[in-house]
Amino acid sequence: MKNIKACLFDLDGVIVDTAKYHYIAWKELANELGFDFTLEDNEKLKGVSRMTSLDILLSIGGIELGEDKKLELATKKNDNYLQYILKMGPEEILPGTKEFLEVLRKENIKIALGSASKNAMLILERLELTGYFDAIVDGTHVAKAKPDPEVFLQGAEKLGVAPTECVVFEDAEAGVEAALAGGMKCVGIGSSEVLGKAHLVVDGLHKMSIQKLGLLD
Ligand code: B16
Ligand code: MG
Repeated sequence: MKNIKACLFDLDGVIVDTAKYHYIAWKELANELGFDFTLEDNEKLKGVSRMTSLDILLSIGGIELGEDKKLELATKKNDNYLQYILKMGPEEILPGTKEFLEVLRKENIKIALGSASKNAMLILERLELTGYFDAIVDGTHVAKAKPDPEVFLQGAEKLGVAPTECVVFEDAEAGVEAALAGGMKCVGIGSSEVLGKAHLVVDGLHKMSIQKLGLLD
């Protein structure tokens, strides 16, 4: 590898599927507020911060609330979501993740997390993956959400690697935009219809290899 010195990973949708638990908790909140929240609606929340997710949900229900009430509802949703997260274990790691992280380690490529989630540390602990990461940047560290590149730029800085030497793995369009805005290479995880701006799109980390990473070098 000539130029690639680090790989930065999004969490939800790349390493683990927490979207299904976010969905259950958001749906319960919507139902309590008197409207439905569909799986299709849930797609709009991927990669989006907790408070922005709540704003999107409330706009679907046609509800306007003050800041205090919104904070109360976001806390309620998170408490509910945490019940599911606390039950998670390593069996929920998405296929190929550990194997790819091992390959990167062997190649001396640094590894960082760049997630919008304020629960990222807890989730990595539950998955028993914390030890793989040389740097962790999550929703508790950043002021600006994706598509702003802040989360990935902080990750590169913590690793001591230039943004141009980083490859980001992302499942959300806003995350791909964040990586590109930061001057980084990006591998989209999911469909090329949604993630077409990425340099390469694969179905999941099980489809990654050092050879494919080399195509971006
Ligand atoms: P929390 P990522 C994101 O994680 C999720 O995709 C998004 O659905 C969620 O709203 C956001 O984290 C905040 O999560 O409520 O745990 O702080 O994809 O950036 O790893
Ligand atoms: Mg994601």
